[in-house]
Amino acid sequence: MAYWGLAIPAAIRVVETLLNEVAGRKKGESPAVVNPSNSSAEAAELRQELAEYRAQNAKLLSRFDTLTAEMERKRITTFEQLQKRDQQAKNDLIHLAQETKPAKLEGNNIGLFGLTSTGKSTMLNTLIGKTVAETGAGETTTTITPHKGSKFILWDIPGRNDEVSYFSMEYISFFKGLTRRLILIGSTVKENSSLMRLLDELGLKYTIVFNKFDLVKDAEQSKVKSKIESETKELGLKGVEKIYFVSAEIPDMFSDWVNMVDDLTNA
Ligand SMILES: Nc1nc2c(ncn2[C@@H]2O[C@H](COP(=O)(O)OP(=O)(O)O)[C@@H](O)[C@H]2O)c(=O)[nH]1
Ligand SMILES: [Mg+2]
Repeated sequence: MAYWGLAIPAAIRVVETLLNEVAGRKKGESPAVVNPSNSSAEAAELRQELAEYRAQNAKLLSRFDTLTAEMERKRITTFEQLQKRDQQAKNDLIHLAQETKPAKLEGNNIGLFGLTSTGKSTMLNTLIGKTVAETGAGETTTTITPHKGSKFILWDIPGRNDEVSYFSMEYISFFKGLTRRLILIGSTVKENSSLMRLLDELGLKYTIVFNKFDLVKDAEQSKVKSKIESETKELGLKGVEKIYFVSAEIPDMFSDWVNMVDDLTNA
C-alpha cells in the first residue's frame, strides 16, 4: 500500500483493514489481509490494534455472527429482502446496530457508495485533484480504500451486489463514523434504495449524487431532476440530505459540483 503526502492516520488504517477482512470472510477468503510475514513495526502495531479491537468487542461481534449466519442460511443478501422476509432478524439487526459505536475516524471522512461504474473512482480522482484510483468499465476496485486529500479522506467503497458485508459490526461502525455518506446513482434512486433504507434504519443521513449528468440531453435535464426527486419521495426515504446532479468527468459543466464540494469541505 503506497500513500503519498500526509500519511493516512493509523486509526484509519485499522478500520480499512477490518472492513476488508470482513468482506473477504463473507466471500470465503482467508482473513490474512495483514500479511503475517510482514514483520515491520507498523504491521505489528496494526495486528495488535486488531486483536485489541476483537477482544473489546467480542460479545457484540459474536451476536452479529449468529445473526448473519442465520441470514446466510436463508439466502438474504440485501436489506430490502431482510425487511420483507424476516422482521425478527431485521429488528435484531437494528438492535445490534444501536449498540455499535461509531468508528473513531480522524478528520473529515467521506464515503463514496454506488454500484459498479457509477463513477466513484472518477469522482474521487476529481475531488482529490490527481489520479489515485483506477477507473474504467467494470469493477476495478475490489477493496475499500481510503484516499487522503487536503480537505478530506475519501473512501472508495466498491459496489458489491451482495450487501452481506454491510450486516456486520465493522461496517455499521464505519457507516456511523463517516462525516458524509455519498450515494452515487446512474439512473434511478431505486438502484441503491436498499442501502438507503438500511441507513434510514440506522438513523444516518446521506447525500444522493446523480453522476454522469453530462450524458443527459439538455432538453431532458429538468425532467430527469424531477423524476429523481419524486422517486425519493415515493420511496419514503428519510435520510436524504441533498441531491446533486453532477459530472465527475466534466465538473465545471454543472453548478451543483461547486455546491457539493463546499458541502463536503465543511462537513
Ligand atoms: N460521461 C461520463 N462518464 C463518466 C463520468 N464519471 C465516470 N464516468 C465513466 O464511467 C466509467 C466508470 O467509472 P468509474 O469511476 O471506474 O466507476 P466506479 O466503478 O464507480 O468506480 C469510466 O469509464 C468513467 O470514465 C461522468 O461524470 N460522465
Ligand atoms: Mg471504482
